[in-house]
Amino acid sequence: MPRVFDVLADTFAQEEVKTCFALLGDANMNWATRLAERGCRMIYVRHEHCAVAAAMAYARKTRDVGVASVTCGPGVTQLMTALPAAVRASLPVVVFAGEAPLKSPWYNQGIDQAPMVTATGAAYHSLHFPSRMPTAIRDAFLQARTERRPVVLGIPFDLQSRPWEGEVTLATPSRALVSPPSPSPPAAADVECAARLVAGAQRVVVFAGLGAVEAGAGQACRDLAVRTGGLLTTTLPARGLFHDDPFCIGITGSFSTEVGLECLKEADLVVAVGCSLAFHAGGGGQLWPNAEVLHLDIEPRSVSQGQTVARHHLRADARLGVEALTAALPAREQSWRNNALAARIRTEPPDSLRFDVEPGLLDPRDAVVALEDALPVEWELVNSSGHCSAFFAQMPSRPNERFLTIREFGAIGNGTSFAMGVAAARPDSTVVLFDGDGSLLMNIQELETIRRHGLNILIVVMNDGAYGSEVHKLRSEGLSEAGSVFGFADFAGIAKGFGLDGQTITDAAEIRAAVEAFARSGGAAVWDLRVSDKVVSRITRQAHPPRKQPA
Ligand SMILES: Cc1ncc(C[n+]2csc(CCOP(=O)(O)OP(=O)(O)O)c2C)c(N)n1
Ligand SMILES: [Mg+2]
Repeated sequence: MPRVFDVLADTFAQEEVKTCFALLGDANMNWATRLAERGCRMIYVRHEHCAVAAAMAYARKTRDVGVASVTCGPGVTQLMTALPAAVRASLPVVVFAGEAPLKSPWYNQGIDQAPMVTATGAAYHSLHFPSRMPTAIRDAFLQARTERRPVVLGIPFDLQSRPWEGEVTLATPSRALVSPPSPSPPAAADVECAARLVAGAQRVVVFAGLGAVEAGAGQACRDLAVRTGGLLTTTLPARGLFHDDPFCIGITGSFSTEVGLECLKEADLVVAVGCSLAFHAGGGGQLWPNAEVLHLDIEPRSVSQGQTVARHHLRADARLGVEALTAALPAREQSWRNNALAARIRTEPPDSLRFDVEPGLLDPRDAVVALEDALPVEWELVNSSGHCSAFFAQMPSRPNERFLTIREFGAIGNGTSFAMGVAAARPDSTVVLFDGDGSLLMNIQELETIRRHGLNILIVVMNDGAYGSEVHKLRSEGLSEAGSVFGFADFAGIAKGFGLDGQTITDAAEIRAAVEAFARSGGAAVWDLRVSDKVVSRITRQAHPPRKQPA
């Protein structure tokens, strides 16, 4: 006779869950073991946060639901950073969590899980009636897919262990119930209005976000930019959508390049396609003081994240909307495009300010140039957080389909998890994680998971021996940096302790040979790039200007 956990595992198998990131305890281990027996690849991580964070990256890369599992009580409380991050990034994730046994008057791991989970913006469902559980689980997958947010299922583990009573009938799986929505075309009158606006503009920038990526609007955006004689740019998550276009000015937002900023200042119209015009993307117009904004989106906005962002709107699927707009435009004579501008975009560094770097340490920007040159273009890149992410983001030749960053909640410590999620989603690929030393140390235990599961991940850590973000801000305030400077951790030694390869790199010229060696060996490795903390990113200098020395 099956037990309840058997049927729950059957339900997940019927949802075609191929990969689950889990950390076991009393309240999920029977279920997880059964799920593994049904052919699901289990990736057993070493911290629950990493289970959900890896499932987030997996969801983004596969465009499917990511699945994670944790035990009750302390298993669930560990999720308080990953869940809001998944909510803000609109990622569909289902978490199988246990709950304390119902039969016990007291249980040491008992805690009221629902309010914690719902406070993050995720949904929480307590399942306390076995015969309804299969349908409730299916509904959780449906909810994750349609609302694009995490859903946590809390199931008391004494109920899971009971014998299943009666027939086993599984619900129709969620996949069969969600018909992919047809892309919405724009209304003709709206296209006419938007086309008048675009036709009257002299300097147009087409600014694409992940919505444009998902809608397959890349080519349509390129065509619109050609038709208007304008330029292309993307948000940070969508970077690389126009990687091979000579008139793409790179990322717009905190990580804009010098040439990009100059162009944005000259723009008189920004056509923002499939993006949320978020604060960090300059959505409020800080970067384009002279431009009107036309927001083309399935949900065009006037106000986003507390800022007024757009006065003109075109409601449509990104591809259909941009195609209709381009078709409605008259041919034009003048263009912003010319060879000199293309040459500047191609050759000028993102940030030209020079710093005195100590001997034996790297300028992080030189390291990024060397990595950009040497890393094979088919390798998957994962960007993490911290001050160093401003440098790592500058790899203009890399296509968006081989890039991932998720940072809507601004948390450090996710790099190893995101890299594992990508490695699981693209098992035949090599994954390169770019992380900071502080962020990597926050979940360093996952090196063990990476080794045990044989994941093909190269971790490139920009080691400034510090929480760089904090150092530069504290220096700008004239305060002691003691709480943010730690000295160089020996990541090569740490990697070796976990059974991985490790290498310390202090000269950018070593990077090419190291990449070639890693391409031959495969496996997992950590490269410790020793960088100077003297080099301050452009956005940090701007937001936290160097303190004036008293005369
Ligand atoms: C979970 C979490 N804790 C603390 C912070 C604050 N914080 C932002 S960046 C940062 C330093 C990151 O250091 P590192 O990974 O070495 O990158 P660096 O800034 O030095 O390049 C910290 C502590 C945060 N964003 N998230
Ligand atoms: Mg650091």
